[in-house]
Amino acid sequence: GIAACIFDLDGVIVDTAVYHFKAWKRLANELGFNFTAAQNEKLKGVSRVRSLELILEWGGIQKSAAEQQELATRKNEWYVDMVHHMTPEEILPGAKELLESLRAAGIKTALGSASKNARVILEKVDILSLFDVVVDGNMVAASKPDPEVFLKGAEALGVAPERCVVFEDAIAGVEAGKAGGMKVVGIGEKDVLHEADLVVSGLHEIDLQTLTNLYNSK
Ligand code: G16
Ligand code: MG
Repeated sequence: GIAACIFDLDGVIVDTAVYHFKAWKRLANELGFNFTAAQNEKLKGVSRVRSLELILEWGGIQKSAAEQQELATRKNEWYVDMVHHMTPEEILPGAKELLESLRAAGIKTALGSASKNARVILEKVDILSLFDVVVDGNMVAASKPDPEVFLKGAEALGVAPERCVVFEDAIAGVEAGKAGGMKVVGIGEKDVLHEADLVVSGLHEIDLQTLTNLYNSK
């Protein structure tokens, strides 16, 4: 059966996208252009450096590599300030319950996030101890849809990819899980995450039986 579950962070365990949005919007406004919620959607699961490149492109602005570095750092400082005020109430419905039932069932758990701030976020919402392994943006070279982040998670857990289930809200993340040879549960909408093996609206819809059925399918 299933030996491990690997979770994306933003959009699966917590909704940090709202804080990314506020920080990127502030940066865009300081640079003299607007940044919309629709644009923020496109940055889900995308690395900080790549996100800035896209935002500058959308704003029609060019910056040197050194300036980009400074802008990314400035945005991250605002973001980290907000993240430091996060509380356990911000854990998305069903996430903690699922992690606890997985542990009770002897199924291993990992985080697989593009964020370099993943660990501090898990600490702030007091859920870090429910993950056996944390793979974050500091540990991977290739961004999703490359499967590296999830394969590193499986490897660190000592579990074959075929026996892992990935939970992801971003298209690139779903693709990464499939590219890694894992079962993928999409969190969001079916017509958006069509590559996923199963799509649900949140982790509250997942129990051990759902996972067993998923593993035995196809
Ligand atoms: C998250 C967010 C992205 C963010 C990325 C990097 O990915 O969805 O919007 O740009 O992390 O975050 P940071 O600037 O903290 O390194 P994930 O993989 O957790 O969904
Ligand atoms: Mg995500």
